[in-house]
Amino acid sequence: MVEVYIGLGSNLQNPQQQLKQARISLANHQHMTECGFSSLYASPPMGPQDQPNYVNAVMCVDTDLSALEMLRALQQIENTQGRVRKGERWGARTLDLDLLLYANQHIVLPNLIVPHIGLSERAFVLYPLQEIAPEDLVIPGKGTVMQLVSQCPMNGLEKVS
Ligand code: ROI
Repeated sequence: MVEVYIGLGSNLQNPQQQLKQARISLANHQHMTECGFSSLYASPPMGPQDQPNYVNAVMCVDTDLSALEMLRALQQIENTQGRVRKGERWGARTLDLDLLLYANQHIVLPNLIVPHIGLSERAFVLYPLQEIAPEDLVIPGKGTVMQLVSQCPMNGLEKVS
């Protein structure tokens, strides 16, 4: 079994509900066991500004899936929840599930990079991650979550009540 952290994000079609549904799908997956779920956070979009604010969260699961199997499982849940991949980079989406961390592994494949690109600079990933991660959790090649959070401005990030 390995411990995996997943970033959840949505800015379309009731984002809070999208994240809650994704959590249920992940927790009920045959090969995953939930071991943590952060608060929900709202934040202005990073990237193109002509899109709604995002709701983000981070979830921890134990799994016996390989990293690539995990990626496929996440994509399947995104698709189930109506994700449509348009040509536009960094556009609005009903559900984004990112494989942030796969144990302490550093993975570089054509379609998967772990730790997730941007993880170490993005407030909407680091703050929820810090809520559920052990204090000494290391992002391979980057430092501890605590160190990274202390260097990361909140950039308008707010906990959703
Ligand atoms: N911006 C925020 N605030 N939250 C996200 O989850 C998010 N996801 C993205 C881009 C478009 C980069 N911007 C985001 O994919």
